[in-house]
Amino acid sequence: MAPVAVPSVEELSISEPKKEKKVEDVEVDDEDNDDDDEVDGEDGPSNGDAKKKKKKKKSKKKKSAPATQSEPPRVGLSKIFKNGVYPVGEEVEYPDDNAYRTSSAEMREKERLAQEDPSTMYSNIRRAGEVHRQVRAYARKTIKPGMTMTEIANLIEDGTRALVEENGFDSGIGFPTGLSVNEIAAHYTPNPGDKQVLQKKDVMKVDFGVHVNGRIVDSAFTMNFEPTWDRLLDAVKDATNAGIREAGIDVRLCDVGEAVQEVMESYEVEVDGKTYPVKSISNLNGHSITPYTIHGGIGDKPGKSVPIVKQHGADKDTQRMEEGEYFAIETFGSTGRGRVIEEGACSHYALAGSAPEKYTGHHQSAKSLLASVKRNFGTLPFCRRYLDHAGEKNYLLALNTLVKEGFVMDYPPLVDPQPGAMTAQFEHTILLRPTCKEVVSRGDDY
Ligand code: HZT
Ligand code: MN
Ligand code: MN
Repeated sequence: MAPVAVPSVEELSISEPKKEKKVEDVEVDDEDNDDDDEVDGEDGPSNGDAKKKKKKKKSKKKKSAPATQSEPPRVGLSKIFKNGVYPVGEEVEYPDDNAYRTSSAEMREKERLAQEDPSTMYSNIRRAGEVHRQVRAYARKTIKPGMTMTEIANLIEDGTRALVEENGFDSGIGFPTGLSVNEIAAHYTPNPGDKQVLQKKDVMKVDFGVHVNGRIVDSAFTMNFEPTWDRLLDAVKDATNAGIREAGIDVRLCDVGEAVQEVMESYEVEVDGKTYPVKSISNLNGHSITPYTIHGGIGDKPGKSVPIVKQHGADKDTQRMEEGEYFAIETFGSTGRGRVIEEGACSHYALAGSAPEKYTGHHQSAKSLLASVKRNFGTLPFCRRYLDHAGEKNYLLALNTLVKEGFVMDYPPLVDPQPGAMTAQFEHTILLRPTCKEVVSRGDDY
């Protein structure tokens, strides 16, 4: 297969980036540059002899860095963005920008600046965002009914590991690859030995995460292979974009929920002559994200939830988005009940934020598994396949013990229990910069 062109910054950034340096040319015309010129990764398909000669000749002449991604994607982004500048996401102006962007906001930003240089933070999250776009571009054109869920998960995870140049806690997978189908809205990934095959009639939520120095990009899309559910996907994509539009500094979280629901529930889906209203799944929501923490909590302090239905009472009325925070804006639509329950075999887990520092239980196998979880994943969510990948064996009893004892949280599949219910999801990660909101995971696909 031929290498594909990497989308230009212009293509990826909907609004023209103003202050940020742009990637004008990733080619390095340096005769002394002896870097590996191979575009195809180790696992990539081998080229014919003629093709190889042609490429060799070309690279000898130019001695340029690879500017293109391979298929399957295996070229680490540092080989493509040689100067370390990654594409800026979609930059969206705040609605009433100058009205309440006060000097005190600048002070808060200065304060935050002392903790982490924003340019470093933006660079990390943009690199993760670019990995997400490139991996999903390959996923979207390659995933087909007939593939096993395990093959699909490996396709996405192998691509992510290569492009993000996985390296301990510095960069890697952000959380298990969600591949939930049909009535399952979220948190299904195949467990080891899973033989499930993707069907043509399936509606699959592909939800994966990439992190660079703990900055997680959390983004998801839905795939269908028959036109039946096109309108459901339209509804949810439109609703997610409404949530992104509504989001901003000092915006009440409840107002985001209301905006999402209004758009979501303006849609209907007709299936076999029967009309179904699309409902926002009322007990699912978006969330803040903090370093290495997908749900935005710090210690026992919970993160912020971004509702997708109108909320009344509680603190949803008073809680607001704040400058410098970043959020996963995700919405879920359903043709069923519009609420999910936890059901089915669990695949997703994470170290409990509230767990005591030291293992206080009485099971030796649980104690050693907990040490492995901390060493391999820290606070990042993991799945059983990742425990296998880390070399763990026969861990199931110990894992269940850690869940029972409260050291590890389980995140079972989330299912709309109404018979025949169909669900869809779209999700983006947004950054509330002082001057604009940046949709770091935006691409030309969604
Ligand atoms: C939990 C476990 C994981 C966070 C949302 C989500 C996938 O539903 C506060 C609000 C991965 C992610 C999460 F393994 N969840 N986004 N993408 N799942 S959540 C949540 O548990 S916590 C929503
Ligand atoms: Mn997600
Ligand atoms: Mn999320």
